[in-house]
Amino acid sequence: MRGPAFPRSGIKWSPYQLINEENMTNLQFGTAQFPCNCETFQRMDNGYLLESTNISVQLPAGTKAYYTHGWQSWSLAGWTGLQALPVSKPALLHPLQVDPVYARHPHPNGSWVGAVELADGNILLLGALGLDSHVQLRERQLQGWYENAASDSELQQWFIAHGPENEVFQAYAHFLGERLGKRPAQATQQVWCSWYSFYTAIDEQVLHATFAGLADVPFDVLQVDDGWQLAIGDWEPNAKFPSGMEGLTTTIRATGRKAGLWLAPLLVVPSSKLYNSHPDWVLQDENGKPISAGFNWGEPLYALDTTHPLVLGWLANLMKQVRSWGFDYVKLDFLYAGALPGKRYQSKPREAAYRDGLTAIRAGLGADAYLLTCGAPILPSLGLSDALRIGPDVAALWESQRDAVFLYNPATPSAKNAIRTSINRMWLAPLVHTDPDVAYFCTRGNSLEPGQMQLLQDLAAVCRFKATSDLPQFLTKTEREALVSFLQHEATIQRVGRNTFLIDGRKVDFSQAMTLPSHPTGITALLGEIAGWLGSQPFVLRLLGRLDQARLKKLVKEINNQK
Ligand code: 9PG
Repeated sequence: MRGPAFPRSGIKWSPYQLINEENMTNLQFGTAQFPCNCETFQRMDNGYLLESTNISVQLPAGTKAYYTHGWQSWSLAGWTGLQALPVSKPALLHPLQVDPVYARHPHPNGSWVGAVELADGNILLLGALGLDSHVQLRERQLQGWYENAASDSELQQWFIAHGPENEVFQAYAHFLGERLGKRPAQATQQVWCSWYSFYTAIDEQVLHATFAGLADVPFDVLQVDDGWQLAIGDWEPNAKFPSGMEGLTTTIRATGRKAGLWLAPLLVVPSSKLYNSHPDWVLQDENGKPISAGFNWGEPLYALDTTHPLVLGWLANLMKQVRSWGFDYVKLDFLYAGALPGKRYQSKPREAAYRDGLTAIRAGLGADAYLLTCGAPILPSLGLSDALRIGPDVAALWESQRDAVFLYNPATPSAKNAIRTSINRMWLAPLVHTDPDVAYFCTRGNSLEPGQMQLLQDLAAVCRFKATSDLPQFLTKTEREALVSFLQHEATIQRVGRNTFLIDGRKVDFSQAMTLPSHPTGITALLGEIAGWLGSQPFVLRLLGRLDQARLKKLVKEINNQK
């Protein structure tokens, strides 16, 4: 088999060019003026709508900070300095943690939207209303471009606004809702999810024991995460589920809750039956090499080509199958795979191709299923998802020194990473339910301090999306009561600053999660290179995975032996 190709794309407009200020027109916001290279624009109440494949706005002196918006759920969103961040490591994981096209981009940049904080505390936001667009800060210009020239039917629009941060982001969200739609009306769900306790070590017995222990805890959904399937691509129950998926859904539904299931439907691994029976369904580069979607589960990851009609049919049928097993809540993960650059069966911008895939998925599921998208490119998921994971995974630790300092990787699992990016994506709340990942109540095996656990619970409250993976077997009486009252209580939330909220009148400040480590130099940089190299070696990732598996198997055995 040929090795995977790293995803790249030829971007038409050079994102590096500066525009001569003399050729610009002024955009006026009160007394503030911003020269812009764009000619067709429309003044709205709260900003300008502009139409252009690329755009440059000249900034005044004294710009203080840049807002970067990561491509998919796990990619960093946050306020940074005016220098590009170090390239995160390991590179093998770029396709699954950032937009790989821009992993080494030399300027501060982000997907669809960027903003700067000006000397007076107001912000200037440049946000695309269409897909396949990117923003950067290049010297004193905020610039944006669409990766593809406009098709006849398409408007390549931008929104520019100036003013207080909250108002400006809300105005942008309003236009996104008009263009891409909002998924509405269903109430947000309170979810127990198997991942953050068992990881892939789940089996039927341990799940039944856990569901029984959760009988009196007011969850709406009991969700089975990764570990039930034969392989990534082969979405049938494996030998650990001898009663099949109905065995689980029957038990869950008998208690009046919804059954939830995790899948990664746009991914495929080389060991799967799917990959071997349909190699032509896999996203490839110009030379016919499969495009790398990263590495996980001890194997390279590939993506399905969602412009292939047979793939679209297969996706819709898979979703129907999941519904017929009795699942009404689905967590679809690693969805970025559908939007990686590559040569598609039908030539189409990569994010439009992804959105077609998600549309087929939604059609297969039906409008009444609750769809949580995860590892998902943000804008192309709007209007089709009920809920969207808005940050990287949590973990029962605040921050990993290795990942944060040496690898400079804010997309790896940790409480701090999850809080940072989720808070900086709260502006999406009018468009989709915002899932910040689970909170913890159980202290067993948890290295978070009480204040840090509280901060994750507060994050869930402000996102209005409450989930946990805590095991009823290990919750103390007090912890269990705290979980139940957290689920029963609907807090009043008021945002009073970028990182501060009033929760039932109590001031909560998330600022401690916002800092980023200093850029690695000297010995830190050297150790980072070594750690980054090791982290890109499949044998190292396989070894780390095996150590985790051994610990988890012990845990599951312990519970299964309890009577
Ligand atoms: C199941 C999990 C859980 C979790 C998801 C997702 O290698 N990685 O960078 C990486 C990132 C996230 C991740 C797994 C691997 O987690 O967010 O809730 O469902 O998949 O495998």
